Amino acid sequence: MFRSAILVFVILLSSEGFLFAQKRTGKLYRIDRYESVYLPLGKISFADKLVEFKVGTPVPIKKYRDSIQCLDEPNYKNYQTPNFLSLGCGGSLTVEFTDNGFMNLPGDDLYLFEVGPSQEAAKVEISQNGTDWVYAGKIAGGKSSLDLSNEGIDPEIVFYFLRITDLKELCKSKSAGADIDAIGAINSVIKLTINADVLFDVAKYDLKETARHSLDSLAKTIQKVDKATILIEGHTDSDGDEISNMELSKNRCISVKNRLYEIFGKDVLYEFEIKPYGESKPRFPNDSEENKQQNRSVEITVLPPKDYYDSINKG
Ligand SMILES: [Ca+2]
Ligand SMILES: [Ca+2]
Repeated sequence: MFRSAILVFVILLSSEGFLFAQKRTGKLYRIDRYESVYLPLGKISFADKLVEFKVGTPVPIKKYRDSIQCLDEPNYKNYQTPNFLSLGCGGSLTVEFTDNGFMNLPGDDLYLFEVGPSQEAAKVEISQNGTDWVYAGKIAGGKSSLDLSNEGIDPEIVFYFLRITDLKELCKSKSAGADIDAIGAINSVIKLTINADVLFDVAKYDLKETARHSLDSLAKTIQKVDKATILIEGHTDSDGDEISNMELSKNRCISVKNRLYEIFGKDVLYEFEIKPYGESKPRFPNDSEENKQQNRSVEITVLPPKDYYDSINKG
């Protein structure tokens, strides 16, 4: 009797631990027997969509050429089970991130889950739009993470595309070319831009009645992640004077923050940060009504939480 009571207690404790872990989005992914990599925004951080796969020559055997195996969370078991994609010698792979983007923020930014007996060198490029590409680094010899700072990548840009090209170092094995199980963004973000006209009347900062609806649906997207820093940035056009535009964008940021607080409730694990820019950072020149409208915006960026960055600073 006594013994079974203890057993029940232990089960309760561990299931509670499980639930607790479920409440945090951040997740550790195993790399090999000894190492893991932590992705602070968890499951959403992986490449979602295949854009193009150009198999290299010699081609890998058929079972290693199922191109969608490089998407979503890593699931490598062993080399016999083909849940990864072999690029083939010189092959290349382009993927898109659809429910997240990635940025050059502190620490490593990307992690390529390359598997199999030999680690083959590959070149990585990134893009905002899938058309214009910049070099982002190389994975080789057991190094699978990339810090975009090493290539001087602008820390304000959100990227959505990644291309990986095998560098033809090892072309003889059955799975010639780099073997990719998953492509993860360590510095994963969700960026949402709303036209300020949807939320506010001209020169006002209290939310329009219809704005609530738009913010409700944005909130649902944010809630895919349950622990994060939520950065709210406000921009105006250049009509009116600079000081009042700054004041306006600050008050608008606060209105958005307050509304999100209201939707989420007090117990959430989000930390809010506000950055009003007024007219100081226009996306387009303020020379037409259309451009001005585009410049009036509120940007919400869901970022990895501060304690993640504290932990990497401590090393
Ligand atoms: Ca994703
Ligand atoms: Ca970085």
